[in-house]
Amino acid sequence: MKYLSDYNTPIFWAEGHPGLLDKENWKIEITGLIEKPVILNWKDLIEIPSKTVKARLTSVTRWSIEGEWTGIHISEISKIVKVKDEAKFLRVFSYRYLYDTTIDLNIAYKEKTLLAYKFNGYDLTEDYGRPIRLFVPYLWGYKSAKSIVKIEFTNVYISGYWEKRGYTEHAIFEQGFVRDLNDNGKIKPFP
Ligand SMILES: Nc1nc2c(c(=O)[nH]1)N[C@H]1C(S)=C(S)[C@@H](COP(=O)(O)O)O[C@H]1N2
Ligand SMILES: [Mo]
Repeated sequence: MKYLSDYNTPIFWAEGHPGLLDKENWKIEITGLIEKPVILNWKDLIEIPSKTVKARLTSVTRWSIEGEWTGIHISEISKIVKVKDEAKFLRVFSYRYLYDTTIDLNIAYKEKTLLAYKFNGYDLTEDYGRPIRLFVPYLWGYKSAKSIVKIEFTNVYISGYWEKRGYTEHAIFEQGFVRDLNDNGKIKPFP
């Protein structure tokens, strides 16, 4: 089983690379339209039941990588914080709060959307969102924000880092071609 780096997966940190990140002292604050706001530390996070899905991360810059992603389904988080009915969106913030993005809750609850911490059984490295990132295989990769420190359940859509800079708010795949990183970057039709 290979690492993301073995496939030469591009490393995107538009706000600047974060450097070393301390997994053991990691915390995610969960706020917004919920009954029980909490701060989950690393120990809390890894005790939450996890699942593994085979799915693709695909960038609007036209590359795609498939593998086994392991992490927490958003419904597990919802159970802990008791999400209110008014909540319609999930907003996430990366380490340093410079990068954020928002997705529809219906997509957040889809089978393969995860707060992912492993790829092909290996912990994510800093380059790829250590210790935990959003992974949304249904939308362009800019929705898969890395190194998550805050999750907010909201009823208003707020434009994120790349959306404010011109990428679509919905991030729905467009027909075209991508470089398949699992196949040496061979150019293939997508989706
Ligand atoms: N914090 C943060 N998360 C981010 C980005 C970023 O620049 N900063 N880039 C996004 C984009 S555009 C893509 S395609 C994927 C790429 O994931 P990778 O860097 O792990 O390959 O991360 C997304 N998450
Ligand atoms: Mo991207």
